[in-house]
Amino acid sequence: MNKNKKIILGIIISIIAIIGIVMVVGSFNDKPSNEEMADYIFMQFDTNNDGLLSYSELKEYEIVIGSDVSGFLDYWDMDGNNALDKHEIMLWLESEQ
Ligand SMILES: [Ca+2]
Ligand SMILES: [Ca+2]
Repeated sequence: MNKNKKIILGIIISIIAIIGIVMVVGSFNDKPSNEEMADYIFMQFDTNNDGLLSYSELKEYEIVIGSDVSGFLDYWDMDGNNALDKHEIMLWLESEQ
């Protein structure tokens, strides 16, 4: 697969994932808990399954986060390991409410 095709595939996967999040949120009568949301985010974006969202993984999530991925990462990376774990993502979700 050439590089351009990979990028396009990545964008399509991101869009499908975002639609999935919207559908999951919409399908709950009650709001999903932050933990459920965090699990879903990790399911979609933790592509290497290490339980951490790295800069490159967050970059795929740029549309939801806004444009400043590195600022977002710096702000929410509480333990300074340059990646966001589930606890840090849940803090972000809590702040969004
Ligand atoms: Ca990861
Ligand atoms: Ca961290």
